[in-house]
Amino acid sequence: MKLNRAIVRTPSASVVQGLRATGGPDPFLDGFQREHAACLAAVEAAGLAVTVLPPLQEFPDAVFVEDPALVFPNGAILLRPGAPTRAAESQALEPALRERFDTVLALERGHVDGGDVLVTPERTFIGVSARTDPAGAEALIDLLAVLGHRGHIVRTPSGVLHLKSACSLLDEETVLVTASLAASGIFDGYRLFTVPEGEEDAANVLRLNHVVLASAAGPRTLDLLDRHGFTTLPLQTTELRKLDAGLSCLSLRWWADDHQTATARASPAIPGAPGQPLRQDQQG
Ligand code: CIR
Repeated sequence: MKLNRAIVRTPSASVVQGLRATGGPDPFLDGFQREHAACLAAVEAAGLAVTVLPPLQEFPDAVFVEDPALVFPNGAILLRPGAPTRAAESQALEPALRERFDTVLALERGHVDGGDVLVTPERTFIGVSARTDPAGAEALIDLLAVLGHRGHIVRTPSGVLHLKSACSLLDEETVLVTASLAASGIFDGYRLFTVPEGEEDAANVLRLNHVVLASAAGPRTLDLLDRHGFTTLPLQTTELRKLDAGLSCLSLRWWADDHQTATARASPAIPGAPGQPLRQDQQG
């Protein structure tokens, strides 16, 4: 993916009270902060100029900025996150998006979490889940069409929070998937790499320009990616996982044509990437 901009949000101390589907212990704040900082450093090292938004104590999950919005080179879409405690996160993000995008559309009905949306060149998959409902998915299809994308509704597999908990786009035609998602047939026509059994959590990776950020907890998945020629960067995800989160959740990424910063001038031009590099309007 050719990307040069990102937005992240500093975790607030309240992140330890973040949502989790099946109970489990609170994450350690210092460990969470370290994992977040390492992810931010990796996004910057991949050549993206990163805006870091301030922490929001009143919204424990606001650090997961992927969920309240979608961003494209030609516009942003404010979503309606499905968890009541996260509903107002899109309003909190809106000013930052309006500063950066001429076109900011807003979902008017239903609910969609950005984690349920996988953008590929051919179509944008919207997973109906515990957070994303059919009404929201239908409404999102109309907004995506305004920005030139074709939405396609699928079902997020049971047992995972979001569609992208179980899959990630690696290049224009390749998706990293769990075995159950591969078997569902929704990605027929794509080249699929299936994560090894027992490493389902490692299916959430983040392709940024020449590098793929991937969980250090998935050594066989890292091997698989290495064998296929991807340059991987393993990152700790122990505390993130306690809140059902992965590496994609912590940022919004896009390509901005007017990017002028030294960071972008110094960024590598997708060298040695397997498959075809994605066009600049396409991202996972
Ligand atoms: C939540 O349950 O909403 C957060 N604790 C985790 C959100 C992870 N986001 C993502 O997968 N896109």
